[in-house]
Amino acid sequence: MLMNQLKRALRFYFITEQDVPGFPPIQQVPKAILAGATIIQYRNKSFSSLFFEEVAAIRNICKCNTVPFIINDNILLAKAVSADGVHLGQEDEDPALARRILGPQSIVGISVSNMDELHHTDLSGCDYIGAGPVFSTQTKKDAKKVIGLSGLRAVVTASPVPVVAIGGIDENTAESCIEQGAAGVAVISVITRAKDPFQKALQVSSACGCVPPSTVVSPWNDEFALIEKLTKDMPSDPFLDVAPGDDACLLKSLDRPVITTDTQKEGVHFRFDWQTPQEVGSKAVEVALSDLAASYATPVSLFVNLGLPDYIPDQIVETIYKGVKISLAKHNCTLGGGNISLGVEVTLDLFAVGLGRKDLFPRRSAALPGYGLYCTGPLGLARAGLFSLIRKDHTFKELIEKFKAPSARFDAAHVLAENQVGCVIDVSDGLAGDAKRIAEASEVSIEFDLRSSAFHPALVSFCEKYHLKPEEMVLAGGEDYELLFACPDDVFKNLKKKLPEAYCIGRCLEFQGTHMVNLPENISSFQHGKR
Ligand code: TZP
Ligand code: MG
Repeated sequence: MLMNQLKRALRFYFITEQDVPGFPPIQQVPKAILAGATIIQYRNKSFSSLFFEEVAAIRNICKCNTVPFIINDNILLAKAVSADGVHLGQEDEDPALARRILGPQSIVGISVSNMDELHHTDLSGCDYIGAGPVFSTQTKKDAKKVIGLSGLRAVVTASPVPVVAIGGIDENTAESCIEQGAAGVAVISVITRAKDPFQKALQVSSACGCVPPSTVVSPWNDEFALIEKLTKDMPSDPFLDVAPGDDACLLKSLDRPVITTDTQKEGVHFRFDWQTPQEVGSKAVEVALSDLAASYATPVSLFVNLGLPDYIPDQIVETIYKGVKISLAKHNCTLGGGNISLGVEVTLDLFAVGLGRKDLFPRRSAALPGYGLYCTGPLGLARAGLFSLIRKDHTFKELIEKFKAPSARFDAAHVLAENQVGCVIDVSDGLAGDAKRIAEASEVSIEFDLRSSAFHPALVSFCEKYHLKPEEMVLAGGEDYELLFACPDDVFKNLKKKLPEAYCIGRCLEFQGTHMVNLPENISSFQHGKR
């Protein structure tokens, strides 16, 4: 965590307390977060594995509200529940060991009771200090001598890392602690033992200058309630005799059913720090339906299996589905059904059914020597967009947009079908890989014609900036979801009238002993997960 982010997170540090009659930690934490707590610590001096479920549930609340979660004392518990960090006392294990076990991104804090302890503490592995008790406290029976505001100031002045004041702090003293230079205050009993803990937490929050969030979201826990929310307001579907709601849906009989499946995985295909949940849902549909477009099929119905980690809130799932529904509506496709199950990361497994054309089902094997190889739109853009996101360079909006929001090219597919183009593939893995699939299936060789006119201006600027070759991005870059097709020249000439953005990118030749005649060395096709 960056220093400024950490300082902000330490502002209102709430620590849970066990054995408060009628107010267990699982109830304390949502109240503290709703009041504006910026970090939560789970403190349980009698911890045993019987408390594991409690800790995991609190971790989920923190995670889905993006509030850092710290475990007191127990490094292995912090590891086991994927907490954001650990807080150690002087008698606990070495902060450097915590760092080794929890990783470089974790937050490691240590308690320091006075200047003498500060001088004897190796702070190299620590992100922050908890300094106190500043005032007298009943909560920690073995607390050392009270240091007062002047003692706090002395620690803050000498500490190379941010300091959180602790011990007997309430809504009236919080501000004076911060005035001594503390990044924030850590509190327990002022909230846990208050008559009205939420009101008290609001007062502490305000004294710290925190702004409470408008709501606290809770993790999804009811599969059926969630499914009901997701499937309500679905438009009626002429292809469905029995819509979702029963064990299966009943499709009207389809003359030529075209079926395809696709997966989108968090960390492999998308990241929530790059894409909004709505964009994730929408892209998943476009990608799955792109295979139907490349088969000249009309979308009929989509089935979605969601894998959800236990800390994902309902709201995020609903927003993913908002994206799903927007893309379904755009392509006149309905939701046939789905399932939700627990997963390690967010996963969308999609299964799409389409209605194939009576007259033509395009194949990769239908290219002939002498055909031109054509594309419906610019390539390499999505790959450049992905690189931009990795490099946190937001200059090339168009490229990022192409990565985040591709569109299944049913419009172009329609023109190709009308012109009886028999050989099509959607470019999901990059030109080199997808053209090779055509060459292998059709037993031809492909010679690329990558003139600079084939490169989109935004891709050219991007490549200039990063000293990359546009042809390499075009050949190896995936996820553009344009259509690559082979047909005779006169057919292309005719269809170009309706598809002016289509262009020639190579030729099919008699097999020359190798499928790709002039592919530069070191080009490998795009593979998800191998970036
Ligand atoms: N470490 C120093 S004082 C203290 C700890 C854990 C207890 C703080 O609790 P309270 O109730 O806010 O005084
Ligand atoms: Mg301890």
